[in-house]
Amino acid sequence: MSQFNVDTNLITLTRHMIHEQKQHPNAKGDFTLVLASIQLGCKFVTSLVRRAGIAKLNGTAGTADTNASGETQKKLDVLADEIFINALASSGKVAVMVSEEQEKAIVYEDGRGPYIVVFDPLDGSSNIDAGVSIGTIFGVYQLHDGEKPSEEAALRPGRELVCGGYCMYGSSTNLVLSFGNGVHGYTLDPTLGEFVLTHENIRIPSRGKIYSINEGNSIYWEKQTSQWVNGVKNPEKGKSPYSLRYIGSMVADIHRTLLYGGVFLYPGDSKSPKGKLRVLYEVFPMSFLIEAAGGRASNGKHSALDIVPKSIHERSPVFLGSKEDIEDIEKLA
Ligand code: P6P
Repeated sequence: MSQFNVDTNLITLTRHMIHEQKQHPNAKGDFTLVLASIQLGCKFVTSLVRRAGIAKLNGTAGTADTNASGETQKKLDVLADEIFINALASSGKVAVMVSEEQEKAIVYEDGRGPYIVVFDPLDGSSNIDAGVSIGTIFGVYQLHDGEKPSEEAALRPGRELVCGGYCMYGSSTNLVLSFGNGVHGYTLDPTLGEFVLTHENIRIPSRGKIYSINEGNSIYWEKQTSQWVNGVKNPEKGKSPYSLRYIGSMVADIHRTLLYGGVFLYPGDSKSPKGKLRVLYEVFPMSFLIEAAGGRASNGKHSALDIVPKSIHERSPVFLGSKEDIEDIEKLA
């Protein structure tokens, strides 16, 4: 009901979660606690990102440290990592955490659980100082009954995720997530401190008009990538070329792909045969979302969700987006 143009019946993420939970009779509410801690992390990081320039939180952490992927840590990388580790630990329901910023998995053997959370606390952080949208990417698995928490327990195919999502710190703060059957977007209302449902049941167009790739790597591309990109840049007579949009921050490029359609590509090439993006906490959550929205996620040959990672920081080539475009790419393998 809304009088005087005020919606007094807001659907917040928590309320939507409780509604969704009623659809799963065996859901015990444990996950609601995990999601509440993820929301807290996203709100906390939002406040830091918004104040970064003023609070002198831009720039590198200043230590010689690099993360597990050998990338120089920014101050906000370190803070975001601590924020999410503390928030998830406080839920009491997370037995294993895998973070891009932590070389090894964080494993609790005090009986807590049953969830495993894989996350990139602040993806795209090289863009922070330029004010470009950055984000947190997360995926949640559930330990099998009786399974002992361990780093190996996180080495699961993406298809086994129970939840995948991201929070984009852009002109507004958008949290997009899925439990596998539908993708919903929530926008942070800073006056309420609540994520409010704003994009219900996001569906990605079956074919797009945008391709998103770092063309600076084109001299290293394999034939499959070169052929497809050249095909959309120089289409057959009567068809329009695709537009190139590349922000260089995966969360922002995927958010646009979800809403507008098209293809995001980070392929393997002669310089980096496995590509750059990490399977557990970048490729899987984004693939989970894209396929739940009716798109397709591929490693160039088969669904990216069927990859079985052998290590927690493993990388994979990835092609994500409109189903028909991705199928065209796979035909060129
Ligand atoms: P490149 C950001 O550093 C990131 O991990 C992703 O967010 C982004 O998609 C990719 O790397 C950009 O990589 O090599 O094009 O700068």
